[in-house]
Amino acid sequence: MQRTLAIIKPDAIRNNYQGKIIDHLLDKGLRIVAAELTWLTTEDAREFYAVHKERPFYDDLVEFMTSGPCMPMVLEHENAVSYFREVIGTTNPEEADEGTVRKLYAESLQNNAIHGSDSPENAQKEIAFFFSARDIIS
Ligand code: IDP
Ligand code: MG
Repeated sequence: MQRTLAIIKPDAIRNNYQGKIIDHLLDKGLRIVAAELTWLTTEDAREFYAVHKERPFYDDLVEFMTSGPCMPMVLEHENAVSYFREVIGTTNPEEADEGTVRKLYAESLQNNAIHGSDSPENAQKEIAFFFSARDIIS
């Protein structure tokens, strides 16, 4: 079993989609092994998305991610990282497959409802960003 980091983003919380999204993830067979409700500081958001700091959308992304509460979660599944990326759909919800989380619940390219780690290495780093070993059930 592999683990990946998900974040239900502030747009989805504002739209009260968190319950529907969690249901969707459980229906897809993902196991939630850690979860929290938090409100990122600017410093946190800048660090979490540091890989994008040279991109033109970085400042807006940080502002969006700090615009309200979000829900980081650790999800477990076979090949969780790539499987979860399939479940959430492409970054741009307009291009996402029918039935994916972003197709169903995203507002826009930026406000795209959910985050998913893009590699097993980044999943480990991102999980450690939010959770310690004692927060994650076995
Ligand atoms: P991902 O979330 O699908 O892995 P990334 O390229 O890692 O996509 O981008 C991180 C986040 O930055 C996206 O989920 C989205 O919220 C935002 N983003 C990505 N590209 C753009 C863009 O071109 N304009 C505005 N926001 C963007
Ligand atoms: Mg990414």
